[in-house]
Amino acid sequence: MLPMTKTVLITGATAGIGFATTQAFLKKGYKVWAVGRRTEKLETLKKQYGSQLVVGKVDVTQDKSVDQFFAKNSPQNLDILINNAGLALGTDLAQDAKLSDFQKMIDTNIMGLLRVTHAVLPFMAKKPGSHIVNIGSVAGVWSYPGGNTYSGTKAFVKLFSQGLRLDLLGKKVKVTNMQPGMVETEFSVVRTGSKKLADKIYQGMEPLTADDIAESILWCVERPNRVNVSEITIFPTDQAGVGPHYVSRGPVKNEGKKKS
Ligand code: NDP
Ligand code: 8X3
Repeated sequence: MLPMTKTVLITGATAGIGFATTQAFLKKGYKVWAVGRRTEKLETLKKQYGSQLVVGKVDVTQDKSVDQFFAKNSPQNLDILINNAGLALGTDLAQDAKLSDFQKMIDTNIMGLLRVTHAVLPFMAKKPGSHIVNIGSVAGVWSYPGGNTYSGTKAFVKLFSQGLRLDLLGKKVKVTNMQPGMVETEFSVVRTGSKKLADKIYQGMEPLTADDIAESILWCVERPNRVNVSEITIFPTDQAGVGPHYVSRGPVKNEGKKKS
């Protein structure tokens, strides 16, 4: 018998981690629904993968946009949801930051995730073996100066994932909170509004790649039914795993102390 093809919805699939995850799942033969606001890059994949890939122009902050997508693509057919769409805006201290940036981060990282999850959850709850992967962040575990609201939204993702696991207990539905450290994507360009400032964030250190996270998401999803990777925290080796702000930059520090 041929293995059943599972269908995965990936939000924020147009760049960074979402785009890499889309490619990883397509290569493994999954049917992928890849959505985001800018779909040009996904259209190039469509040429290669045909009907294995459904591309959707979806803004997760808009009810109408999400509803229209699900009117065409029934959430009943979904096995895996990867809530990846998200952003940080600004690095200012809370007292200097813009309220409109706070609002946008909450609308996208919290309400966007809830809007999509709410649309599919009634169906997933009735489907043993289904899986929701939320992309949280180490920023949701440890904050840092300028992390304020972004960290708060990712702390929400962590606790909401925990709540989902409780509410879905006994239904054989998995929920994973993936918490990456520094990954070089468009994230810091969006956050700072400048490629130059974004480059500075990764200067002298080796960040994670979007493929590193995509590979780990796939690994979480492909565990046997009895295994739920509830949380996974992945740092670059150059970022100490005790909070976002301990970063090693510059040459490798492996000489050790010289004996006198
Ligand atoms: P990118 O900026 O490269 O990608 C973000 C994706 O989110 C884009 O595809 C963007 O698509 C999408 N997106 C943003 N707003 C919306 C919206 N309103 N509706 C639909 N899609 C939206 O960043 P990353 O790949 O790094 O980020 C992916 C996730 O990973 C985010 O949740 C982020 O918080 C998280 N993360 C990132 C880390 C990092 O260091 N990079 C570390 C930890 C977590 P489009 O603009 O086309 O809509
Ligand atoms: C992004 C990780 O450390 O830049 O979620 O906030 S960090």
